[in-house]
Amino acid sequence: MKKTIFSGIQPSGRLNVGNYIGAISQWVEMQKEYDCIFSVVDYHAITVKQDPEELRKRIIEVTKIYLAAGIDPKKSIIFQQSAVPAHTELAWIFNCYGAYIADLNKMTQFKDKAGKDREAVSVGLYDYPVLMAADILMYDTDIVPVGEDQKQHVELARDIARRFNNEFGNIFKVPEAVVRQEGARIMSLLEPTKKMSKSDANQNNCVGLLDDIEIAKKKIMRAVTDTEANIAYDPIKRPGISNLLTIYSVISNKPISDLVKDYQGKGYGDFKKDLAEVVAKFLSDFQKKYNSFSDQEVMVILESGRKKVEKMANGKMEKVRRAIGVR
Ligand code: ATP
Ligand code: LTN
Repeated sequence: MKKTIFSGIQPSGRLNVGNYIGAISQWVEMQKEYDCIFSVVDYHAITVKQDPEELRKRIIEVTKIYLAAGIDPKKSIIFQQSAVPAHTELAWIFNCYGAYIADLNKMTQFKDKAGKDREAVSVGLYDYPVLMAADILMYDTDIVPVGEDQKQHVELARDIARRFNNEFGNIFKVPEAVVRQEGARIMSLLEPTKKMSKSDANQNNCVGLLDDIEIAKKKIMRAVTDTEANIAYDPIKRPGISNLLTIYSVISNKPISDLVKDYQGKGYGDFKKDLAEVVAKFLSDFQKKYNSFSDQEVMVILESGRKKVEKMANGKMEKVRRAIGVR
């Protein structure tokens, strides 16, 4: 039996190279070996305010990004989360069986996103990891490929699966998170001690996958490094240059140690100019593929994905409903 992979991205902003490197690039590799399901998790996106027109556009945009990155709808399932209501139903059941307030109070993403005024954010933002657990556990997922920041949420999904199984018998598979060794946490360009994030108010911190190529090059040239002169990898002491080395390495498929050797005796100027070119080439190829998909094609792919997962989700939900006694 092939292993099952599940992952998703929220259509909550413009996707950047952090999302590509941390998540999507892993998915593309995995679909060669595994049964993969990738979702556009729109009900996660609405945990913070979204403009309805924007959201509609972003759902299509994220799907095209999956396709442009190389997710093949003939091999893998791509679907929109809100099109399968079983996800929110299962999240509700986990709210009652499996997820505790004490778990959610520990979630660092919630603490970061809610900021100081925790009482004023939506209940949805707080409950977000429970919906994520429902996404993952619905399909007997073995592996969840994500960036570093999502590991804690996958841990919670594991706990929920174990607790539910203890109470009701063996209904859910206990999944595992997989993060890349390098690139699990791409950092912001101007503040390399924080994560590159698509909802960052300052988009100069991110290289967007759909950025204008010249603008993307400028962002790389302006990225913060440090006052040392040489090119070296040390994420703790030298986060700026180390982050750029990671981006360079993943996009060009060259080990960091080779890059460091290549740039012996050269300075940041040369390094950044070359990286800007590597990024420009990557983006221009990527965007060419992105633009080759029509909205119509995307709708057909999402609908075909919905049909495939709906069957699986309905089967799982019947077991769950019986187990808890509502059927
Ligand atoms: P937001 O800021 O809106 O929360 P985000 O950029 O953090 O968005 P998500 O939709 O939360 O993006 O994440 C999508 C996937 O990309 C997840 O697997 C996440 O771990 C990964 N990811 C996000 N940012 C990075 C990053 N800087 N480095 C590596 N992986 C990342
Ligand atoms: N919370 C995730 C997105 C997400 C997800 C999932 C990832 C929602 N459901 C299931 C993996 C598996 C994030 O990246 N912000």
